[in-house]
Amino acid sequence: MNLLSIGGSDPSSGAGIQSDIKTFSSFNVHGLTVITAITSQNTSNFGIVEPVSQKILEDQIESIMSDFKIDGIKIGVVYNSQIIKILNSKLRKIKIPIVVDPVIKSTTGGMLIEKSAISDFQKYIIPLATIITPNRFESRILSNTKISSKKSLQSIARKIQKMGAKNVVITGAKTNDKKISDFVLEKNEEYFMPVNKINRINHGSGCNYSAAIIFALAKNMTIKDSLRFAQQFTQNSIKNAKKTGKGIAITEIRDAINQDLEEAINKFVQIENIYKNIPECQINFVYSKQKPKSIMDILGISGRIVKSEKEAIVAGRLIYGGSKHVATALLVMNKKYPKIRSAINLKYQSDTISKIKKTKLEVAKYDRNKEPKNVKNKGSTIEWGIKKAVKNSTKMPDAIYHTGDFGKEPMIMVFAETPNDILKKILKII
Ligand code: PXL
Repeated sequence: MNLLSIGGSDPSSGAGIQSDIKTFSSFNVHGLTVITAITSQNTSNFGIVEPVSQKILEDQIESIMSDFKIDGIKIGVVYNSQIIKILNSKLRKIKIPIVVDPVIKSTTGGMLIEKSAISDFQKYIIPLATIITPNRFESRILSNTKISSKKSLQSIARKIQKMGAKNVVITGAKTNDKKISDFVLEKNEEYFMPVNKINRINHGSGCNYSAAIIFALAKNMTIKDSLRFAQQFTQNSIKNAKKTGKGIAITEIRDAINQDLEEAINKFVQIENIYKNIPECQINFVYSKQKPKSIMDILGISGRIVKSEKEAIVAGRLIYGGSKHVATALLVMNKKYPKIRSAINLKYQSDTISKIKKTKLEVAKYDRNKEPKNVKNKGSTIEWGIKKAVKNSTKMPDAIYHTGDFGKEPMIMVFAETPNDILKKILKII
């Protein structure tokens, strides 16, 4: 898949086309760029902005359009009327999804569009949008509504839709202490999309959001699913934001392995009564790169998923080499079954084993009492145990368990191709 980002260059790589390339790469798609303007800025100050000439703008578009099949386009900074009109003439007949992120001001205060170009933006850019994503401030400017006006979100979004955008999302439309909600106006439907608020000023979240939407649309997801996907992606990028410069934090985009595991862990801890499945030694949940050579190729939680009263809480963060025990078990499984790249450990309960058998999942076991002394001394029990269980099993086991030994807690380990497949298995067996 090829996605195109049309926008400004941000040398701090927090926003703009540099940020979009990071987002697209994290989805394993090829990112193309057409630069409309060059900014000088860092995490503290906005410097200057200079639009590119008509000639180089047109030639960039020509170069990539004549070569690549493009599956989706995101438009960010367009800066002036000349650029706006060129983009309209090149894109108006194109039949692929286009996300317009109407950038007016940078977080650090720089103006990213000329005031005189707003009316041309309304006339020539808004009609290109499959989805347009203004924040509250931008939605008012684009709908010619005074900032102080009490006009409803509905009427503001409808005005923008009348200008030609198929779907309008006003980001951060409503907010309170805990939640922040986007307001969505589709063709025949309107709704709020609330999400937990993270109180953190950052550079990049708007770009992350619109870039994730174009990926989802290009994958043929519905409007609602695309927005939900992008909202989750952006939440994670804000959660992981890092203060890499001296000023505000830059959102951090993780690779696909991180994203998939993070999403599955978030869902796992929300499973009703899941705390009952947390053993004394707590839980790790891991996801491996393809063909792992060591536990350093396997992503896991640096701490654990821990039981705290009736809640499951993630203590620690995702790092490669974060798990020793579960990752070692996965390494052994992966050698025999290379498709298996995810694993989790659960508390041993005979009920769980019965359910595994009832649901026709394959289960294998090993007996820690039979562990040879030299293995015990080397501290390679888990390697020995999983090898033994795999050897004794004719099919690929979905779960492997042992019933403990003197002073050793019994345990169940579940294996699957992806973290999401682990969740599916868990929901069947708990
Ligand atoms: O986040 C909006 C944005 C987009 N593109 C460029 C930017 C900014 C904000 O600073 O600089 C180039």
